[in-house]
Amino acid sequence: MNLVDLSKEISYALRHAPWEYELELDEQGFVPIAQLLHTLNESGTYEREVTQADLEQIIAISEKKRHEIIGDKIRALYGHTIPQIIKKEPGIPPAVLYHGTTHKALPQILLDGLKPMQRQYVHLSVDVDTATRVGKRRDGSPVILKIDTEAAQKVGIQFYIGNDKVWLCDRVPKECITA
Ligand code: HQG
Repeated sequence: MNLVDLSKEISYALRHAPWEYELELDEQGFVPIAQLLHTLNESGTYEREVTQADLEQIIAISEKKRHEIIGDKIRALYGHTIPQIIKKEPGIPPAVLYHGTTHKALPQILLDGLKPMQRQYVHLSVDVDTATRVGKRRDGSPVILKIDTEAAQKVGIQFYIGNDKVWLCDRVPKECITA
């Protein structure tokens, strides 16, 4: 079983297209594991039956904590693009967060601030390393922006917990960004 392919398909189902899998996300983004397994196994994509142990294994071996199992449910922790807004848990972030982006996007970001674009939230990283990895998806030598989260909170921006490396928010005003 290729667990990377399986992880990608689960992210697709839980972040972008639950309806293709006959899944309905609850307001925190959870679905019953049994329903997800049922659809995955009906599709015939995988050479053997996908089990809960496979899902647990994906979470255990991934370099990023993308998914979370609680009880008999599973969810994606961030990255959603579906119209139904997933309610994230508010939290107080570290004073400085980082965002890795492209040279191409930089001028627009400095004009408009950071926006969620296709996703539900802006994604911020706890350290430069993580932000660099995020940015490298689109730019060989990405721009790393520094975000002053205290200044953002002072102008009313709420931050939400993604995972141990990722924080979410609705937007970042340009005044809180250093390039
Ligand atoms: C940019 C992956 C122009 C923004 C990653 C980014 C992350 C603007 C792109 C997670 C802009 C959106 C999310 C503005 C923001 N004008 N461009 N005003 N504001 N942008 O993929 O943060 O591996 O939606 O800089 O590692 O890159 O899938 O967001 O370049 O954690 O688990 O618009 O997805 O995680 O791109 O990545 P994305 P992101 P996984």
